[in-house]
Amino acid sequence: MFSKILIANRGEIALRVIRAAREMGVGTVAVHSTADSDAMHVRMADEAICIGPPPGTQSYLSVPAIISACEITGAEAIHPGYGFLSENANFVQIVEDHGIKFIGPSAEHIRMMGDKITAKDTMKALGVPCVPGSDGGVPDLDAARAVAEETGYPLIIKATAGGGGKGMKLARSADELENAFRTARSEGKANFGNDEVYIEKYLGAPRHIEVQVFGDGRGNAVHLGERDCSLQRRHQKVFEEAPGPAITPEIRAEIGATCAKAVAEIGYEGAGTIEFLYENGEFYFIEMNTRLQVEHPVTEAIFGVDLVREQIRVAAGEPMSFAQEDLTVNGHAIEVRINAEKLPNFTPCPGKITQYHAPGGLGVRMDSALYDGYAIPPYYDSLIAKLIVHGRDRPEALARLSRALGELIVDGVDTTVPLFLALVEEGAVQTGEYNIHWLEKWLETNLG
Ligand code: MV4
Repeated sequence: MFSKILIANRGEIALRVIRAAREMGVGTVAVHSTADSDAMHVRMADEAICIGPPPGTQSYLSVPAIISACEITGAEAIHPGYGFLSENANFVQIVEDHGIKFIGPSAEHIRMMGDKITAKDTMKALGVPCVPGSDGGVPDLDAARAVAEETGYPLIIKATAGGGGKGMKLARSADELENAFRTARSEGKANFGNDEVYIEKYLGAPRHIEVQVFGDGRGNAVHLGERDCSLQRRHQKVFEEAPGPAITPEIRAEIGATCAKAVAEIGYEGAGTIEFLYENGEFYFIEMNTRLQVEHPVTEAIFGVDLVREQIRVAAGEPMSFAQEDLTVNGHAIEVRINAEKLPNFTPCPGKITQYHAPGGLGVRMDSALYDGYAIPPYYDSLIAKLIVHGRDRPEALARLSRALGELIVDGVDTTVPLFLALVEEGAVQTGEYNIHWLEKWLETNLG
């Protein structure tokens, strides 16, 4: 096992990693920008080192600064958290070239999944069900027309380097194809320096279902069921749950086995998430994320495992501490993302926290780097806390969510808490009958 690891991140996820490392007897190094000198992750780590000025590009995204921090402190491995450098294959290559272990998948696997066409080709070849559409990239408008003829409308044109909604264009009929094709291409070029695009049948009202997988890098892999993350606003998740309300144990076992087999076959290491659209009882692969995700705690709750501990174990060459047959679903968990944002427009709202009180009690987990008097800096994303509740079943989890939100106090800044207080009262949230468009429509009606 490592004696010391560096956490190349900030906020709640840095604390999350420090906590797992400490329970394993592994030392921790925090890195921070000058804006984060008073941040909780700096206080909680064994050591802390300043890596640059406030903007992320000059600190948490500065590869030389992070490598130097490793060399100076003697950290043997880097945990990237999520965001920042977590899915940067070039960074992983540089880390490994310096003899430092990256806690996560290989540069090759990150690169493979970062290119959405390669990801889809790979998954298709491994027997994972994909959205019908083009076979790989579509080089020109004539080729796009041929795919459209075959697939039918509506279609969606996606940039291969995109993801999270950027460089994605809908074509409802043949007269929209040319414009959608050109726009997707130019957005791909402008945002990612890559104008390659592919085409898929557009699914009208699916759920976003993602399967958690975990591999040891030596050909063994398991799945830890699914999360339903359909409640999103502008491609930002706000409410996530596990298990998915629409997924039965039989469906879970089948798609889970397919996903676990696929990642085992490629020798994948660490935590990964295979994203699907789910409509009329069918799964359609869209993307794979090669990092620990924000919403991983709902999976931890229902399976009773520590995913960060497992990440550190396999990175150190140890086996996973569970096999597939040890993994059974226990109850239901829900996470809400509490952002420092002002409704109705979700305007970022940094500032000083004048009073903070975290909820507690049975089945309540609050992952947050907040404390009384903390000043939320304006430079980073607005997530300030994740409230995760766990109950024996979905109604109990919802009641617990309502109860815990009532106990929570965050004063001094606006937050998304009022949104969640309203959402838990909604019929569609209570029955679980929602899809990827439900929240945007609800917001228009209720906050618009
Ligand atoms: C789609 C789709 C419908 N059909 N692909 C949006 C982000 C990116 N990860 C994939 N996305 C979508 N891809 C096909 N073939 C609809 C979306 C989509 C979406 C997906 C998941 C969660 C929320 C969404 C909101 C709008 C559109």
